Amino acid sequence: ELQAVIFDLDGVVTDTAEYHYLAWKALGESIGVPFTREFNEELKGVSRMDSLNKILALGGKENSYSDEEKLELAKQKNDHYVELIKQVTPDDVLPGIRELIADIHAKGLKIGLASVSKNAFAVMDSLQLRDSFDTIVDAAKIRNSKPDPEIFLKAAEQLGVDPAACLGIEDAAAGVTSIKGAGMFAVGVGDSMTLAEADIVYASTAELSLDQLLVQYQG
Ligand code: B16
Ligand code: MG
Repeated sequence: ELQAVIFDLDGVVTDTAEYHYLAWKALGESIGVPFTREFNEELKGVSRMDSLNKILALGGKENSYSDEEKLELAKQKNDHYVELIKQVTPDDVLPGIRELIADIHAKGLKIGLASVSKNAFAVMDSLQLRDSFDTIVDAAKIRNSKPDPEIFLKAAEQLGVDPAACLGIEDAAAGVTSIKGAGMFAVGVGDSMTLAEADIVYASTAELSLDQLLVQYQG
């Protein structure tokens, strides 16, 4: 029986995935690495430093910067991202998500957040959603970012629930891999080819309904 639903943040609860994209694109272009939306898919759910390393590898620049310079580049991206998320308000919760959260509470299920973003608490505050979640994993305490299952396992542990009794919702391929690795039921939001590993994929958050998810989970 399903006991908990664990959400990804960027791209599921709100569209900050777009702000990550804009900030990485600007950084990539400032160091001469052409940046596409297609490549950006590979960064979703991936930690800040791992993302930077992927961008440097894309441009054949993995040996062009010292560790100190890399930290500075990552800081530049984050400063830009932090500037962009100042615009986030409670109106920016994606369609269907508030209703889904309310239905999860009404059914007496637990609700968690598994975001590898170190800005997750700030974004949740801006959305005024922090109190709606039973637990939020602190990304600073996670050793391995998605696709590693660590963050979803941590969320289940903090909720005191067996991972097999959890359903995870993700917009990123790395995130779906993380959910499946944790032994949970995976719901993808986005492109069904990109998220092929998920147990079920919906095109948008507006299509998510707890009743349907329960039917799928019980399969
Ligand atoms: P930060 P999620 C992830 O959040 C984003 O998808 C990814 O694009 C970002 O690089 C990562 O957080 C780290 O974010 O730089 O703010 O610590 O999808 O796990 O909610
Ligand atoms: Mg995401």
